[in-house]
Amino acid sequence: MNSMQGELIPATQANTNLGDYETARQSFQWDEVEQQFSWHRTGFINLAYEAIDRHVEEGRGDKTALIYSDAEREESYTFAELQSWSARFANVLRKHGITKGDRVFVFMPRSPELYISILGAIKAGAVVGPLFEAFMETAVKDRLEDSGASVLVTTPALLKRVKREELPELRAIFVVGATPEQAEAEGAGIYPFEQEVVSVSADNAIEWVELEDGLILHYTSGSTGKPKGVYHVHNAMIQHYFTGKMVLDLKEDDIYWCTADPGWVTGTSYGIFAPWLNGVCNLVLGGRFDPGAWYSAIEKYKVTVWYSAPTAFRMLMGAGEEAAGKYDLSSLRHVLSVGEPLNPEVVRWGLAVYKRRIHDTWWMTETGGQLICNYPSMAIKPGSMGKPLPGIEAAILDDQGNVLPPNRMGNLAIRTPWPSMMRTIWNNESKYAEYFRIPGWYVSGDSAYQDEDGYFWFQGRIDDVINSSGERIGPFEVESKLVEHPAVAEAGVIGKPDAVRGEIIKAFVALRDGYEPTEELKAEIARFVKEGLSAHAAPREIEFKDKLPKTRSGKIMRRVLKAWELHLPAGDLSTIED
Ligand code: 6R9
Repeated sequence: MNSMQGELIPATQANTNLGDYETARQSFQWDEVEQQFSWHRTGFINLAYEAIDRHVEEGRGDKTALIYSDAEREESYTFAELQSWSARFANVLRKHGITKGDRVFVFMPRSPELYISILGAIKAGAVVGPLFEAFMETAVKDRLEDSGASVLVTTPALLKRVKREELPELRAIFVVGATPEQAEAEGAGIYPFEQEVVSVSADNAIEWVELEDGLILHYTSGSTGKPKGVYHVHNAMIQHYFTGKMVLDLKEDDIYWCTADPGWVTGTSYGIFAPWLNGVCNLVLGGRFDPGAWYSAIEKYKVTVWYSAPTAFRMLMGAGEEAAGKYDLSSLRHVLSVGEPLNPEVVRWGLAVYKRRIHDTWWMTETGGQLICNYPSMAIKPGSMGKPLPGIEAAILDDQGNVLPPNRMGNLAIRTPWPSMMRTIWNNESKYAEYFRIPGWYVSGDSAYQDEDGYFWFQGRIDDVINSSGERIGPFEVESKLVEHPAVAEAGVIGKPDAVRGEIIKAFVALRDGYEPTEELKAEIARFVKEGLSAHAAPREIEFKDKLPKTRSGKIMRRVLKAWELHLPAGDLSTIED
């Protein structure tokens, strides 16, 4: 197994919210966490109320809730201001006929309006669907269509990627940054966001719901089929709140920065819900990754808790110690990572350069919140994801559902249920059922092992899902786009190991007759995917082949492509076509 298993980085903070891990685990009750919420007094439930309004009612209205910063804008909003803006947007939605359970999608870059829209939609009782700004026409259409979204909030630039004529259920589109004239020129059903929100009141905005009512729909990739809509309910807030306290170690005066975009689950669960449920000031940095801008934000806003991802840490490492040395990073108290394996050398580098431990956390879109983590009060084994949260039972199972002993690799599984567990896959109950095929367990799709000390070690995905820069990409979605290109007869897509991004997307392509395998054609095919689907789904490498390995039923054998790529034996070829 891992030769680094014995390396231990001791806890550095004595006084934390969790305290001693083993003690916390033994005494833990989810019921006690639930008691923290106001619905036990009032009987009224809505996550947006607990995240924003409750703090105003309890006297924290003047506290800064959101700091937003990019190259053009720098703004801050108090809890009272967010309460009022989100209430207004909820009333706009109501005016346009939105009721509990309707799907309201947001498709725009990070901005205060994005956060206000998400909170407002939740206040109105709608199910929010966040779409990453890089999505192109096909990706946007697939998700809006599958969810049956009736409202979209977007920007003038991104509106061009919305195929309105093919989405009959989409009734209203609110455009941020459009004047009433510009909106009108776009035709029926297009409204100027800013004008709409100032034209309604901020009163009586909240739709009270049940804990099991819909909250958010995050589309994510599997190995087969189109992206699936992972459906979460308000009850998830119990886990968001609890992990915010115990894993992010949030305290009242923290300045918290999560680098993820709300188009991905980390950007909502931990970029919106966890910090605000804990009443903490949340920094949102717009724009692209840039080492100088990132370090400068930590210095300027005195960030205390920082949640990012291995690719970002590796890129910061690539920028060197000098880049970090130019800034005062001493405000940082707690640093965390999620989304891909966190290399031990990154942890060691963080310790040397930031003088901080980087705490890895493991979870998925489907789990809604963190499950296996390194806690501030616990010794870290670099390369390990840590231990299960109090209240969570994790195990390594074989394919028959037997629990395996320590140091045996198998399926990483979680005992069901937990508060933020997904409640269905939208329009796809059978896909949902696949995760629960072993009675009593959620089977994650990751393989891992647990060592004698109870630490979990990630080994890989069991399916073909690609993880590039922490973003999940389904090979099928990319292959489907590739074969739409006139030159492409067949395509197979794999993740190729990459030192910075974890994996990159590599496509094997067989051309139709009459097309020459040129470098220009490669670039054109890559551009075709980028413009049709999204930049992060475009292959960084394309290799032409005369023929691709297929099963007799015609499925491309990605495992053979991967073996070619890695110069490994291709394994059992008994199902191959010829
Ligand atoms: C939150 C998020 C989930 C997949 C997951 C796994 C990988 C996440 C990880 C990790 C190694 C970690 N993953 N955290 N791999 N170490 N700490 O990332 O959700 O986008 O759904 O991805 O990401 O393979 O199954 P999501």
